[in-house]
Amino acid sequence: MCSSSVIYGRKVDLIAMLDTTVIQEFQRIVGTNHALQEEALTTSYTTDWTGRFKGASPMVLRPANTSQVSELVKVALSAGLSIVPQGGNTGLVGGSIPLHEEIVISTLRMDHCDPVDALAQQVTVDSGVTLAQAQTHVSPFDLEIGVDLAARDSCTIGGMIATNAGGINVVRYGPMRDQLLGIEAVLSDGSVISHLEGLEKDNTGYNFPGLLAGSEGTLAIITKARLRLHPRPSERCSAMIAFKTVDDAVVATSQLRRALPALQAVEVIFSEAMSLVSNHIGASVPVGAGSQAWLIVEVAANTDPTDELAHAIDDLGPLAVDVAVGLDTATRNGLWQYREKITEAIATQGTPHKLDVTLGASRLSEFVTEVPALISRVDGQATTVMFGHLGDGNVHVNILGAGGDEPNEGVDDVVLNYVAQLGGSISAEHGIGTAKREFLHLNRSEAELAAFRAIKKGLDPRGVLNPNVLIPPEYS
Ligand code: FAD
Ligand code: 2HG
Ligand code: ZN
Repeated sequence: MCSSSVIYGRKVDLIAMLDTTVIQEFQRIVGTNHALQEEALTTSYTTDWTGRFKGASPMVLRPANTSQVSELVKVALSAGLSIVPQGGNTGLVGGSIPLHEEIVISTLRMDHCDPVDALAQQVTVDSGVTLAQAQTHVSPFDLEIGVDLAARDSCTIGGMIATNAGGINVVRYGPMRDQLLGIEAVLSDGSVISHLEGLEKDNTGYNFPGLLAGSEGTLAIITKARLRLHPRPSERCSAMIAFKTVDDAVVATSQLRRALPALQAVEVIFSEAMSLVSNHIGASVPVGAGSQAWLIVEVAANTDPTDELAHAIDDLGPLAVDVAVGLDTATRNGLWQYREKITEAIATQGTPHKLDVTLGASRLSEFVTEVPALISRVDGQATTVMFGHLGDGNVHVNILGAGGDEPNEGVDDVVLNYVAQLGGSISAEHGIGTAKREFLHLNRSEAELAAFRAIKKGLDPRGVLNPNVLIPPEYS
């Protein structure tokens, strides 16, 4: 059994942190097999997807249902312990990692889907259900979940709500918050709030789904969600379009959004990301080698949208350098892999700093053009890889240091200050976690941060739930 671990250079006796009676209580609630203590068993819960955030935990608890979560929270509260709620651990900002020796409550065993309510076009699922599981569950009804993203096989509905995940279809359906019709969650005193009727109109006071979406595990542990479903269009078509300049891609995005009511996605790959991903998948750039930007555009409807897409691309005129179209599933997937495999391609190069920002349409091309030079001034050996969801103005800026190491710490500061100066958001979709906490003041006023603290103190006065995430320490 592991009894010690090094956290930030400090050796702590993790198991000794827990009273024997507390350990026994946790074991009684979830069963000894689901109260993990050995380091070999806990490592995958204490290290993040990128390998940048490494923590340690005296115990990882895997409850099977809401009432077990409630009991665990009550024990933690009375023992003075803090909890990190965790779903698929695919978050990219360190919010799911016990960096301060917290216990971890993993929702992965809570993976039940209720029958699809086809009449209402809704479904209730446990928070530990993965996105792919939920997609498979609703698909026979020709319905789909409004949010889709490349981590679908691992990320959970609870984690997606807690981060208000975005992904590739926000232009059509909005982020995770917009998919919520009800929620069940365990509060910091172990009490359970449950409102899962799925009524489209329900103005009976504060909206808990809205509050918990984007709360990053700091206000409650989400245990179930009632999700709005969307009719799945029967026909779809994708295209990859190459552009000489970033500005051309931005202008084209605006035109396509106007021209295509069936628009499902407008994603962007900038040049460094395109060379990295094409090397990674061992295929050449499909169109417009040497371009500055490529859009991946998808349209979906119940009648074949190919002509509509072709006309819209024609109307781009000389803006579009070259186009590849995917009509069948295999060709579409072939084009999409250039976008979906970028994060994986970057991971093969080392441990990046991941910045995830939104800019208004009028500042996007200025940002993308200027930012690599700004980064170089702070770290001359850094490589900047950019891509994202251009339809929403969301650019992912990945920065790798020399030899794949982390870049100089100052790069985050320079990029995020620049974003704020341009009126953008320092977190488009991944959240604040621990990685962006010190920068939150760039987007949120004193009054807003004080209101954050009031909400946190009101719902979690003892700081049981993710106390080291999202809200900066001076406001905690
Ligand atoms: P975790 O990583 O386990 O947790 C994330 C946060 O939510 C933590 O703060 C945690 O404490 C909290 N949390 C988790 N479960 C609960 C719960 N039940 N109750 C309360 N709090 C909880 N994100 C996007 O938005 N768009 C993308 O396109 C996208 N693509 C990705 C692609 C890849 C390859 C990877 C690795 C990640 C991607 N992400 C993307 C980031 C990530 O997948 C999302 O943030 C996802 O929503 C996290 O879900 P999770 O279950 O893994 O949550
Ligand atoms: C995506 O859009 C994800 O692919 C991951 O949000 C972004 O790796 C990243 O920086
Ligand atoms: Zn993204």
